[in-house]
Amino acid sequence: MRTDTPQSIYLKDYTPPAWLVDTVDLHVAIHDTHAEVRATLACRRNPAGPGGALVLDGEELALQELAIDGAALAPFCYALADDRLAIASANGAPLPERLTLATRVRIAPDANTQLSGLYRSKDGYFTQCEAQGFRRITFYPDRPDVMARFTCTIEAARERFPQLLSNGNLVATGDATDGRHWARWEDPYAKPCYLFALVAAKLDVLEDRFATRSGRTVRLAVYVEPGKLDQCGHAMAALKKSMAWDERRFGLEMDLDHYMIVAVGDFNMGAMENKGLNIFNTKYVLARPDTATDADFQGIDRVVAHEYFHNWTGNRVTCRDWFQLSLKEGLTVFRDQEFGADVHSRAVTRIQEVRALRVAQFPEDAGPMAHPIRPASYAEINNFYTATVYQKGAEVVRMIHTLIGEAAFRRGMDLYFARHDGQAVTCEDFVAAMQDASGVDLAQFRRWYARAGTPHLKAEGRYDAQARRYTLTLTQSLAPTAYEKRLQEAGLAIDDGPLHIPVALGLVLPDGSDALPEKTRVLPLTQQSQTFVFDGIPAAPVASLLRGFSAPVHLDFAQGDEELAHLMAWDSDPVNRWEAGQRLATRILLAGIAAGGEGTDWIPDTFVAAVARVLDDGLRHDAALAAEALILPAEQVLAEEMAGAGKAIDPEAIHRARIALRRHLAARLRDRFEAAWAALAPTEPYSPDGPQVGRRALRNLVLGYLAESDAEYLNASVMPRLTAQCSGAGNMTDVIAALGTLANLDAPERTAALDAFHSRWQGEALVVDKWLQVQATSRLPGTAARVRELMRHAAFDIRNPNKVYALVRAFCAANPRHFHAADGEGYRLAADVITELQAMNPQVAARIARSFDRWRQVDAARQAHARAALERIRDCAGLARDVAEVVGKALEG
Ligand code: B3K
Ligand code: ZN
Repeated sequence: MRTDTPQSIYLKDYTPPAWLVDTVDLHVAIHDTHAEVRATLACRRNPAGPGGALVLDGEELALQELAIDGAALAPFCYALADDRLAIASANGAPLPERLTLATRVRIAPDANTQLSGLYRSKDGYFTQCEAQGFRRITFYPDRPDVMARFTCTIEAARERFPQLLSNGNLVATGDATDGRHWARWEDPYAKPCYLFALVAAKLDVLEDRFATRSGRTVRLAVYVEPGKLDQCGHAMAALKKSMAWDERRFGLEMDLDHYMIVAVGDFNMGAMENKGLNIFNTKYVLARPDTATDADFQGIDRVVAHEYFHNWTGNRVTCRDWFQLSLKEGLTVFRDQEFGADVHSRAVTRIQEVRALRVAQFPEDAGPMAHPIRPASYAEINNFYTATVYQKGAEVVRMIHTLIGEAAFRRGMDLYFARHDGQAVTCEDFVAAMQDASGVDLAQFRRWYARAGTPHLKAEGRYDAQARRYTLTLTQSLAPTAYEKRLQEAGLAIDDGPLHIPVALGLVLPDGSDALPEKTRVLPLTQQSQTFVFDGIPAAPVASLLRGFSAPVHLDFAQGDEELAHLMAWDSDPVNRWEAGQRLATRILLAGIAAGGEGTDWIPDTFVAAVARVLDDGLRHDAALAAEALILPAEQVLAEEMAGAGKAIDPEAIHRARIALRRHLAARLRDRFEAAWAALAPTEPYSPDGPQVGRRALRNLVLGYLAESDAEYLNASVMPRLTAQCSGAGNMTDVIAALGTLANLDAPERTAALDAFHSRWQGEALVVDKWLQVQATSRLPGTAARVRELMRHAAFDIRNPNKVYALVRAFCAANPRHFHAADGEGYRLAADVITELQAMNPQVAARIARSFDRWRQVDAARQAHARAALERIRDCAGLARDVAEVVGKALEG
C-alpha cells in the first residue's frame, strides 16, 4: 500500500555543528506590507565540528543582502535552496575561522498562517520559534546546540505598536522618522534561537515585583489585549507562587531583572518559555470568576509555573538536539506536577494525571505514532510534542524520584545544574547526574528512554497463614510497537531487555490497616519475573500495587470484587482507593459492553453501595476526591480495554453501557444525590482555590447524575435547576457544568440556554470556545451536522487554533461515539477540516489527524470509512510534512 511517509531523520546521525555563533544582533523593522530583518552573526568554526561550509537554515525569506566581514558575497560563493543557505567561500578565499555574517531579508508576517516565526495576530506581531520557527525570521543555524548572546532592536509605528518587547533587558529606546520608534533589548544569557521572542503591539500591562531570596528585585509584567486587565490577576499571582516555590523546593532563583508574559489569541499551543519573555495563549492567562472555570484557573497555575520552571530546566540547561525534547519537557512537567501537588491537593492532582495518561498517552503508545520519550527518529519534530514526550516523560522522571528518594533527587538536580549550566545536553546527562548524586545504579533504568509502548505488569500473590508469609510474583512484558517494527526495518537495534520498574506496594489487612511498618515499600523490579516475600504478615492481606501510580504500566492482577471494594474503603493511599473504584467500574462496564450496553443486570448492587459510600465520605471529608471517584472510566479508556483484549472497539456499546450505568446510579441513589446537592450548596463567595473547588466539582457531578433521571423527574425537578444555574450562577464553573449537561438533553431549554449564553458572551473569545466545545461534545444525534453548521458560524475561524481545538478537536478526541459514527461521517468531517487546514497551519492540522490513531481497532465497516478518509488526506496535493507523517504512519499499519 502506498503511504508516502516523509523521510525520517535519526538520532544516531547527530553531529556537532560545523559553525558556532557567539553573538547575534538583530534589527527587525515592521512595515505595513512586510518586515525587514537585518542580522549580524559573529560566527566561529567549531573545533569539535565536522568542518565544511557555513550552512544556515532559512524558510520563506527573501534575501536582500549577504556579506561576510563587510564585503558583499558574490553569488558563486553560496548556494541558496528552499530551506537553506550554504556558504562555501568568501569571494574566492576560504572562509576564515572567525567571521561576521550580515544578512538582510524580507519576510511577510501578515501572510504567516502557520503561526511559526513572526506572525500577525489581530493588531500586533508576535513570534513562536520552538522548534524551528527562527529560520522563518532570518538565516541561522537553527538547532538548539548553537547558543548565542542576542541583542534585538525592534522598529515600528509608535501609535499602532507602543510596546516593543524582546528577551532580556531594555537597553535603549528612541524615535525614528515618520512617527516610528524603536527599542533595543539585550539578553545577558547565551541561548538557542528557539528561545528568541519579540512582540510589537498595543497592549495593557499589569506590573508587579518579586523579591528573590538573595535579595534581588524582579519586575514582573503581564501584557494583554487592551481592556483585559481585569483578567490577569490570577496569572500574576501564579507567577509569584511559582517563583517562591522553585526557590523553596529546588533552590532555583529567577536570573533576570525582567520577566514578562504576553498573551496572544492566535497561538498553536499553550505557551512558550522564551527567555524572560514568555508568550502565552490567552487561554492560560485570562481569567475572571464569571469567564473562567475552576479548571481554567488551575490550568493557568500549572502553565504559568511550567513556563517559569523552564527558565532553569530548558533554558539555562537546554537540549543538545530535538530528540532530547523530553529532557526539558518531561522534567518540567514533573516540576509543574509537583507544584500543583504542593499548592492544590496532592491526591487529586495525581489522580488527574493518571486519568490524562490513560486517556491520551496509553492510546498513543498503542497506536501508529507510538514512540519512546526519546525517539530515535522523526520526520517532523512538531509532531513529537506529545503526551509521550511530556506526560510519560514526567512519569519517567517521577520513577527516578521514587527510586532514589526526594533528598537524592534534589542532590541530583543540583549536580545537573553544577555540571551543565549554560550547556545543551542529552537525557543521558540528566540520568548520570541522578545516578552520581544518589549512588543508585540507573544503567538499566535508561531503557525507559528508548522503548515505546506501555509495559504489562502481571502480579500473582499468595498468603501462607501458617508461615504468616505473603509472596508476590511480578512479571513484566512489553510487546514491540509500530515504532520498534519501523526501527527494525531501518536496520536499527532494539534493546528489549527488562525495564527497571519501581512497584510501590502496600499490604492492606482485613481491618484496613497497613501490614508493612513503612506502609508502602518500593519493590525494584529489574528482572522479567521476580518473587518478593513478606514475613510476619498476621492475616491474609489485600495487596495494593503501584501506589501513587508508581509506574506507567498496565496492571494485570486478578483481584475479586470484594478485594477491590476493600481497597476502595481502606487503602491508605488515596490514589489507589480511587484506582480500585476505577478497576471495579471498568470490570462492570466491560460486562455491560459485552451485553451491548443493554439492560442493567450486569450492574451489581455492591457497586451501587460502594458509590453511595464514596458520596457519604466525600460529604464528610474530601469532596474533591469523591468527585474524582464518581467519574466513571472514560469511553476512550474502555475502548483501550477492549483493544487490549483483542476485541474490535465498539464505540456505540461503550457509550450505551456507560450511560446505562449512570442512569442506574441516578435511579437507585436519587435521594442521596439530592441530599448531597443540598448539602453542598455554596456558603461563601466564589474563589478559585481551596475546599470550595472540590465542593463545586462534587455538586456539579451530582447534578449531572440527577440529569440522568427518568423524564418525569428530569423535567419536574432537574431541568429548572439546570436552566437557573445556566443563567443565574455568578461563576463560569457552575454555568458551564449546567450548560454542558443541558447540551446532552433534547429539550427546548437546551437551545434557549445555548442562545442566551452565546449572546451574553459573544465578545469574549475564550468563552465562545466553551460554547463551541459543549456542542461539539454533545451526546445528541446530529452532533456532527451541528459541528459542520458551527464551522460556518461567525463564531468560528479555521485560522484560529483555539477555535479549531474547541470545535473540531473536541469532536474528534472527546466525542468518540460520534467521531467513530458507523456511517463514517465523523471521519469525513475530520478529513474535510484537515485537508482545508493543512496548507494553512500544518501543526494544528496534524494534531487533528492524530484522531485517526486507533482506526485499526474499530470494526471492518468503520475501518473502511477511516481508510477512505485517510487516503483522501494522503492524496491532497502538496500535503504538509506534519500531516504526511501522521497519516503515512497511520496507513503503514
Ligand atoms: N516549549 C513549548 C512548546 C513549543 C512547541 C512548538 N511546536 C511549550 C512548553 O512545553 O512549555
Ligand atoms: Zn514545556
